[in-house]
Amino acid sequence: DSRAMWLVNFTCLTVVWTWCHCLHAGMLFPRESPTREIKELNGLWTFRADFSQNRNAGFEKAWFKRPLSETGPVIDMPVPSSFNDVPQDAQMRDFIGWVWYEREVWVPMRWLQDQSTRIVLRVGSAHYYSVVWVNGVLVTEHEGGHLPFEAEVGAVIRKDAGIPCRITIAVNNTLSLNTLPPGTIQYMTDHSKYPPGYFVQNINFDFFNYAGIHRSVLLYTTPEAYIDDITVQTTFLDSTGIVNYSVAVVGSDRPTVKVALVGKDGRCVATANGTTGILKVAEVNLWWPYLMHDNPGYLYSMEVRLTAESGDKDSYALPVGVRTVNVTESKFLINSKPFYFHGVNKHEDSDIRGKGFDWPLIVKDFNLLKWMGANSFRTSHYPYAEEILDVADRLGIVVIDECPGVGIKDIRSFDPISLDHHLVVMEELVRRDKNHPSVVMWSVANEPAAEMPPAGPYFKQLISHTKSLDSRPVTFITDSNYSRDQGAPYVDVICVNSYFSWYHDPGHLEVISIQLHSQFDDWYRKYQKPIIQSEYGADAVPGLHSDPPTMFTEEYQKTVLQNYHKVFDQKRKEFVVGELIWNFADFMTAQGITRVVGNKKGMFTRQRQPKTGAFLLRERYWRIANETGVLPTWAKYPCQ
Ligand code: GCB
Repeated sequence: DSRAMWLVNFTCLTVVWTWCHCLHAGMLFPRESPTREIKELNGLWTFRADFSQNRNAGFEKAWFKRPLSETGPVIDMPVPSSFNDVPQDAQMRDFIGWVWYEREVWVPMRWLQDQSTRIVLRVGSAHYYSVVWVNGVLVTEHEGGHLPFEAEVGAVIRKDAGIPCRITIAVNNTLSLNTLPPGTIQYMTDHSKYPPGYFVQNINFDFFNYAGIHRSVLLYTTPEAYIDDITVQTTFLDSTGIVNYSVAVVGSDRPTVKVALVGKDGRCVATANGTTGILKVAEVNLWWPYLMHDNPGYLYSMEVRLTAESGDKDSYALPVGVRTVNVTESKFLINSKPFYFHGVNKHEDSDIRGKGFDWPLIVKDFNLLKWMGANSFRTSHYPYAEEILDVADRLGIVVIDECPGVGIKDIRSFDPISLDHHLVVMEELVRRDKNHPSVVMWSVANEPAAEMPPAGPYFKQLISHTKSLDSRPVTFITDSNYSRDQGAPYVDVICVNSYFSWYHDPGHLEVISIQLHSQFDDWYRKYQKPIIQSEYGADAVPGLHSDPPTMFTEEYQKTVLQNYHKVFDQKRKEFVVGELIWNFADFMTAQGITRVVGNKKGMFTRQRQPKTGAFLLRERYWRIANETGVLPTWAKYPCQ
């Protein structure tokens, strides 16, 4: 079937890549150092969507072999950004298939002349499947939309030194039963209703499937012998901090590695030698969450210096926070003290740029979190940009780090191909985020159809694999509906989403209290694990008002919250360890009869202006912080 060819093509690429995929290399965030340079490739790229019937013209005609503008009409496309909302064109917004990006770049001559300089091309993320060529030569492929990938490109570029280097990236946003998140393509064959070749992408998740190159693209260098990965694990004994580290080196058999831990004041507090070792810090400054300590988010700089037998030198500075995370039957402990999550669920989402990385938006969002007195967020429903975790580390905002396992509702998505991919995604996620002190828990999925028989073995394997990668607690997010939840036995913390008086008993605010009490008591009786209310909320179209409250008004949203909060206040004395509102801000979804230009459960509008609920939450979060934490002197409770 020629109509399905572009999909088949996509699947073949996936299979080949999955087969040879192995995470033997590190994925350190690119940071400049005396031995490393970075050249950002953000800005305008040349762009062309492949509208051919089988969406495969780009491969058939080898668009990567010559400048994209010679293959047909092209437009400007900013990177990073989703492509969907940039052109003034519904067909582009809803496009499914391959889009092609291209950029020419001059690589500094000294990078090329020095043969021992490694040149790495890195894509922060591209949704969903990417194929990358440099000067027409295939350099890498990657499956998955929210995690970085790299390729060493020095050899290819050096062959064509003297001309600018042409980078071509083809990105396919098609979701299948085996992708994360999953989706299906449906062909509409009734020609009395649909034009020939008509198809739609079906998804089971509630956010717009934005696509394109979402995060920075850059070239960076390292020496030939280089620091490939660093892993730290921290703990403390009385006032002594302990940092266990290991450094992976490539390109040197007998590397000399020196490690120094430097405090904020520039003083070196500990040193060690060797690729693995322990740094002991007397009078340690622990990493504390925001609103739990006078000096939250304390970070040391771990400076790693490598000298290879060849004389090559490399250095890399990793921010390190010393803290512990533990879970008991009823508590979530950070540095052995009970931690209560009063925070939000977010999305990477904004006007025009969709899921594209944007510093003003990120800084604004953190300012709003601080304003609200939020101490935490969950990266619903996929890993966020690493720069966001860096800021969370520095501010002491606690993060539940979620992989893109959202909308797993079809029984065929529990097959071994899906599981293999899910395991790889968790490996990629842990590899990228393991050293962030802000990350206190991994979330492997959101509301999968956990009542289906294959879900039990699937999650057992997924969660135990995740635990073998890293010692942090693991959870998955469950819908309160699923009474026979097959993932819960394996998780450390039960995370429950519920929408009483919204999806169930719509309009009946009076049932929230009883239903929420039952929800908590049932789950706790069954598992004796701490519980986080990982989602709750109601849509409010900003500016709609009614008293008594009616669904979709700001008053209704506020009253739902108040009813939930009364129960939280009782249960947090027992085993409830957190509440995360759905959602921080309004966000775009697919079009449908339950969504009014997107999901309106935000405390803020999509443009980040507060609704009534935001003020309620602000008062509550600061009050809880006042009761349970140590407010920094600069942050007085603002809601007297
Ligand atoms: C949920 C989902 C989230 C949705 C939300 C809603 O349970 O986890 O992705 O956006 O409900 O508003 O329906």
